[in-house]
Amino acid sequence: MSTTNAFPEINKIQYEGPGSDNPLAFRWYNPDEIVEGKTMKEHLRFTVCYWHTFRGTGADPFGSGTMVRPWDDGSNSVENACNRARVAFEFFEKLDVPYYAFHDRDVAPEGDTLRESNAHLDAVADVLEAEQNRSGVKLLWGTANMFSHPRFMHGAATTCNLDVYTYAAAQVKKAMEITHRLGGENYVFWGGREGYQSIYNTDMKRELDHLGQFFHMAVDYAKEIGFTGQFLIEPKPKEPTKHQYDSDAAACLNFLRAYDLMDHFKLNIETNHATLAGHSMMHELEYAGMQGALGSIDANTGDLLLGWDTDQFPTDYYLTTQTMLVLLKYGLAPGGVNFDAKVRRESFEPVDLFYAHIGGMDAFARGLKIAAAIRADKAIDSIVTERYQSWDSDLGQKIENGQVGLADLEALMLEKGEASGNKSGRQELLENIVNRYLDQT
Ligand code: XLS
Ligand code: NI
Ligand code: NI
Repeated sequence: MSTTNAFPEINKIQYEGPGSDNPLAFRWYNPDEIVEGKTMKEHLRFTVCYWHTFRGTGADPFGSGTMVRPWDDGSNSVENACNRARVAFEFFEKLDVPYYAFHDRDVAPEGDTLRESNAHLDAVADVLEAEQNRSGVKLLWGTANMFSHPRFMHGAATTCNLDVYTYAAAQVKKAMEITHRLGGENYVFWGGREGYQSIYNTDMKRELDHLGQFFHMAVDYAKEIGFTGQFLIEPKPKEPTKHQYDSDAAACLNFLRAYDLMDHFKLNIETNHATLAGHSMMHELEYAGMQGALGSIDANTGDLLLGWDTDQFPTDYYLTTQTMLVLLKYGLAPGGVNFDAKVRRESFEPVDLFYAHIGGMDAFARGLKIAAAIRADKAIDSIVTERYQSWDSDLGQKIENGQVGLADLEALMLEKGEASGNKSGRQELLENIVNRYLDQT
């Protein structure tokens, strides 16, 4: 039993099946249903993000907050933070999600000094720990907010101000300790203001070297305290800076290789960030996955008509099917599906938080089923295998194994005179096949 009663009209959300018209029931997410040998719960590892769901006010650049949150007194007190944490666990339990994720400053208020902020965090962590133990809800990941406070205007691990870098290092140390204490399965670095607005005033080489050192210090400290959770970097191309260093999966992996960090980090891929980078979610997932670097996802969606990080809840089956096709291929644990998404500022009532998450969870559960059906029939794979068949030949294998050179290939083609004809790429057929599985699953 939760220790609060913030949502008195709402009982634990149950699976009622696709025919249900109960808006407070799951139609597709059936936690114990087996798909590809595992339960939906194990596949999807749903996570509620604390920042949007419990700290989002609905403020936008044109107006102040709109959210009605009767349990929150609006103050910055530790007491309010502790009470809010208890309410959050009531929400997690009623929604039946196994995980949550937070930034240090979401759960506990910033104090006047670092020491005071750390003490606040310790006090709230006591509540989080007790609530985790009581409810069984676990921490998917923790992170440090190093972008909201004005001190971070030039960045944190890439700032020009040594004191701010030092502050950021101390903050990450503490956030890692708290994540470790709460059994966090991952630790995320999203480079909030790690980037620049103007290259005129920026020593990019020096900033990136500092970032590399920062991550090495984090890796060392994790070893020191015995934290074995997965480190994740979350790519994003812009916002808040014009050019974020971790701009997409490829840029992150290039950075990790250059600074000898590949063994210690994977990526946390966010749908709306992929869009902002001019990629599809599938592209980003595949790019990370093929290099063994797919760690976790921040599930949300943008808006076709708006060019910024709108962080909407994902409801599009086509998108979730595509996402699940790649996640089933590479696996997700110890990552999860974290709803880094917020209700619109017009959806200000507490019940809207339930509608939003139920919709996202159902969309992913259905995407999981459709993707599994496609995979079971090898409906896409068989066409891909066929498309690359020429490479299965003796010569193809030799090239793939690095056993031939340009001269060998020249000799072969001089002999042959012209390359053999191409086969159709079958894009439209593949699109139709995906639609057929959407119809039938
Ligand atoms: C912002 C990011 C952020 C990270 C956590 O765009 O998505 O919310 O997920 O710092
Ligand atoms: Ni995110
Ligand atoms: Ni985002």
